Amino acid sequence: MKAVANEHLKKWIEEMCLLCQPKDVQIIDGSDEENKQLIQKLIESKTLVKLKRPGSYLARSNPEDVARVEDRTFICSKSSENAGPTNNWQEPAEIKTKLKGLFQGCMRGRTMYVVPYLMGPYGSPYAKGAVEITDSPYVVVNMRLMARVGKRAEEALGNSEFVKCLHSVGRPLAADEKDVSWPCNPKETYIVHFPEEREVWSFGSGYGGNALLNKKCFALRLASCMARDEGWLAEHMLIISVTNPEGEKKYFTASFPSACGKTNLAMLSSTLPGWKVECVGDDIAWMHWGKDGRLYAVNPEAGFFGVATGTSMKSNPNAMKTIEKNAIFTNVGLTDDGDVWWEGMTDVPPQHLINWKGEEWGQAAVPTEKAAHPNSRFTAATSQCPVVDPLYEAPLGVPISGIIFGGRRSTTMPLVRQALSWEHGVFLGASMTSETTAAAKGEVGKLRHDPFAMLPFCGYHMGDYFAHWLKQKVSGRKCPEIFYVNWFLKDDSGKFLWPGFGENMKVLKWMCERIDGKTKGVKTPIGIRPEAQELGCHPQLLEINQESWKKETKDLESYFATFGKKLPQELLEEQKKLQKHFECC
Ligand code: OXD
Ligand code: MN
Repeated sequence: MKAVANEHLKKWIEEMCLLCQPKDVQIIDGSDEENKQLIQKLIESKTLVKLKRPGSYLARSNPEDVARVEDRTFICSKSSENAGPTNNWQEPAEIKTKLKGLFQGCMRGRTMYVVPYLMGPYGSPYAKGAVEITDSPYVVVNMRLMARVGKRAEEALGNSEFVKCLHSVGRPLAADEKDVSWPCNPKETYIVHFPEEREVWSFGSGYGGNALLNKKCFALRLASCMARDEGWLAEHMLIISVTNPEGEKKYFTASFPSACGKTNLAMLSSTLPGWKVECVGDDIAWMHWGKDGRLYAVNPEAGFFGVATGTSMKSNPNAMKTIEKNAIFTNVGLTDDGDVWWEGMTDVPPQHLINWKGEEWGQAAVPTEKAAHPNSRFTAATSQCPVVDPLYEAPLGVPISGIIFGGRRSTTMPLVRQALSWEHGVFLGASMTSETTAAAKGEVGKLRHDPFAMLPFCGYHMGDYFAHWLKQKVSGRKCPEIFYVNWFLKDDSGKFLWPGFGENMKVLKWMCERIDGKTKGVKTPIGIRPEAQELGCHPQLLEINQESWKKETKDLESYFATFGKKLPQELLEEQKKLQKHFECC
């Protein structure tokens, strides 16, 4: 084992070796040579299959380990009050004892990888150092694409404290036991956060956000607590720039629940001549106030972990180009010529392939199973995106003019509206609802509240989180304008009313014009909306249905009540105002 310079890291590795008892330890330096060796090992263990795309591989997970497990995810702050009603909580000392029991000897027969990494661009004052200890080489090769991993990150740690992320697939190997291609332990899965200690302990899953602890666990759940303490915002948001035909550029962040089109919007290919979108990030934004009073966003990640299913040259050509090489695919189909396929990728499916479960699939086999799991994923570096914004790694971030909220709603929520004030905008974020998707285990298509798309990712009491957002408005600051969109309205026959994808540019254009005061908009009780002819859209897309809104505000009343005294008064007032309006007229 190579020596590490950071004293805290040295000590932690020693402690974790004693606890987990790995057969050996490897400190990850991030070099190409090291990656080659890890990939080779993963091919030998049949975890990865080499694809015909240059530098690209396919992994198939255990069918019981396919998505984030929200019911096994815990926020173990010292007091349950701080975790709040939206998080699972357990007493930290008790769960640590339980976890220590599970981690005892859990890496027997396996290598312990020590992965130093940085979230945020190198040289950024907002970047934060961390280390993940894991027994999954699959995790290491994915993290290498999604975070800044290795020697440079280790150097950036200096001798200071760092965020500690401990991960095990939870499947120790006996002396002569042959490994399986996707070791995991679904019956004993725990994803546990200790916000005060800045630690994550994850056991039993090798999939996505359960195992790549840099992403949801650190950059959102722990970082949201850091942001609360330090006065900034850690959000589940994409970051884009929008440039008009005159070459003027504005940056936006947008927050939608998982698998509601964030990656598609982040790489939008415009249908409006002269307008373009460029991508800074597709999932997470860390935002700080600049000296000029504007809000600046950095993307703490270095890569995408996008949903593959449904991605096509029609829906997201730029994502398709991003993953032409050096990509890792998980739970998609393998075609006979060594390429990948998933539902929605092409209109005509291949005649035959091997599906995500490793089974024969195609016309001869009469498929009952999908080719790809609905939460199948691709991992690729941001730098490979053909529309990456030139400032995507700017150390101080990019200045944000607009913040967009939204969800997947087949009824009620109009295509677009603008908040009437910062407080109203925070209310819009707090009242977000969406139909559930396959990104998390559980029923798909069920309506749930997902405030700020942070329901599964806020590391503290959601009522305090709302208050933190409200507190951002102080004199001398220029708060971004806030918008709310819904691309998913359907007509009575169940057909989408809005084409979405590249056409969403029309909505972004309207937002830019509102920010610049170039269009007036129509004031309604739920916000300022465009005229239908401005967007060339069906008027039904901008309708406010009295009965649906009456129900919506009533339901919001009960939801807000779950936050008790922690619900900020400003949000209660916004809710009451709306309720009164829809009940009386
Ligand atoms: C994701 C998610 O993987 O939000 O980005 O679930
Ligand atoms: Mn996400």
